Amino acid sequence: MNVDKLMNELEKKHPGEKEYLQAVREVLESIEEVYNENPQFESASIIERMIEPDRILTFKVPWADDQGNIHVNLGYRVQFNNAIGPYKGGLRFHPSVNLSILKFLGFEQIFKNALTTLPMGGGKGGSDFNPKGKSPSEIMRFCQSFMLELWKLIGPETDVPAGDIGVGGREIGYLYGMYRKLARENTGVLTGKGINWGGSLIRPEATGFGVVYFAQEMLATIGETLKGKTVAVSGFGNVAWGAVRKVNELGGKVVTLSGPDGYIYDPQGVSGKKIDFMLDLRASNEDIVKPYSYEFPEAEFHQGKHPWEVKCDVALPCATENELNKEDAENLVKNGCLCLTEGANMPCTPEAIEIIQKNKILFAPGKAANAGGVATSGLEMTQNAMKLNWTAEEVDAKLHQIMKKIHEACVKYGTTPEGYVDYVKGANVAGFLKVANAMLDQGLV
Ligand code: NDP
Ligand code: 2IT
Repeated sequence: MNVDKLMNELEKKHPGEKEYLQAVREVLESIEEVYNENPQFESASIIERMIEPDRILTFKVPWADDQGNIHVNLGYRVQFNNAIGPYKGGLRFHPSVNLSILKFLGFEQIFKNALTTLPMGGGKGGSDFNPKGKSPSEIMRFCQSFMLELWKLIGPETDVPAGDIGVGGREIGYLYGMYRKLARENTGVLTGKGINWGGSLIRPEATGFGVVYFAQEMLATIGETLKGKTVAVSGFGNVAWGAVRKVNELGGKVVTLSGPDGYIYDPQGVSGKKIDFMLDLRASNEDIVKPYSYEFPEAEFHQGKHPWEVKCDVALPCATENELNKEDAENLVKNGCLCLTEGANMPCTPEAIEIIQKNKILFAPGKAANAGGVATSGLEMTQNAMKLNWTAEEVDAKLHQIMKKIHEACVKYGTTPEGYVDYVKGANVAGFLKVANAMLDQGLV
């Protein structure tokens, strides 16, 4: 494999798709060695087949606002790879959504889903619709119009969407309602469903819980635990909320949260009712974190800044892609951070990762560390297929076990001769081998 040549060809076909090209390059660089040691991959052009999505579907989403004005958004579903199971991955509603972002997310999802040990392929979808400031009935009408097209493309054994940024339990409800009406069936076609209509306990908190279970395993490799550690978290959405809860449970102290407006620093720790307050902030539909500092005056708000300038032992970026840059990484190194575990998808820039790894700080990529969300989606699919519900304890125990297995896979494939665990390499190689071998077994399709 020649990484530069492959990347040049890919860039010619998909000019300017920077997030997608960034995600592919990272994977190619870390699997190059194992790929070249196994000539059967090259003979079957596995990588050329893996880096292009199976198909991309785009559709128009017309909807009317509360005043009767008509709007038209774009809807997408990227079905990337289904060699090991039905396409599986979230839907993102955010004005920044474009094909580059959905292709990067769908591509990462292939490896993430392979790591979960469950049979799920990779996909992603969404819309450039901005839920911010919309009324509940506008959100409902948008979701219904979106599903009017999407339902033709998905199914419980074909493609199973879920939530992501801007798509939580409420949106999954509206989407599911329209799907079951059109398809005339009640199935596990979406995950993240409400608990009374096919959902799984623990799914809302699963991504954040999984991130913290993974950080726990990472810290254990250097004889450390989360007890008494200072933790910086970014974002204040679904993933951040679960992570903050679990850090508290394990005796750590979360001192930051962030939004697109800046970050809050709470030296007393985000705990108890402050965690619930995060949910109120999200529900306000304004998507700013500043009001936390009005409600809890001990917290300071830092306009337009990233939380990574705060001294912390553990950093958990849980907001969005490329939110932690070179300067942020330098701050973390300077302040003695021990462990950086990605909760969001690709929140660290390549330059930031280089600095973190060069300084031998523990670093885990989102595709390993945040896989608990989709893993619990997989557990929801299993419960739907069996038509029964597991208890919260059962789901949590399975989630915990899966995160430990993913950690083991990263250590197995990522440990360097000096004994440092390169989790990026470990996750990419483990995920790649599973999917590549499945593709070899199944011939050229
Ligand atoms: P949410 O919509 O619940 O929360 C995302 C939060 O991050 C929002 O508050 C958003 O605000 C904020 N945000 C966006 N950009 C920035 C920024 N530049 N700085 C600070 N905050 C920002 O989404 P999730 O919690 O579900 O997703 C967060 C990340 O985790 C994403 O990368 C997602 O792909 C990933 N993920 C999600 C999983 C899930 O199960 N939901 C599973 C695995 C990964 P705003 O909307 O105003 O931009
Ligand atoms: O990025 C992700 O893994 C998700 N948004 C969750 C996907 C899922 O199908 O649960």
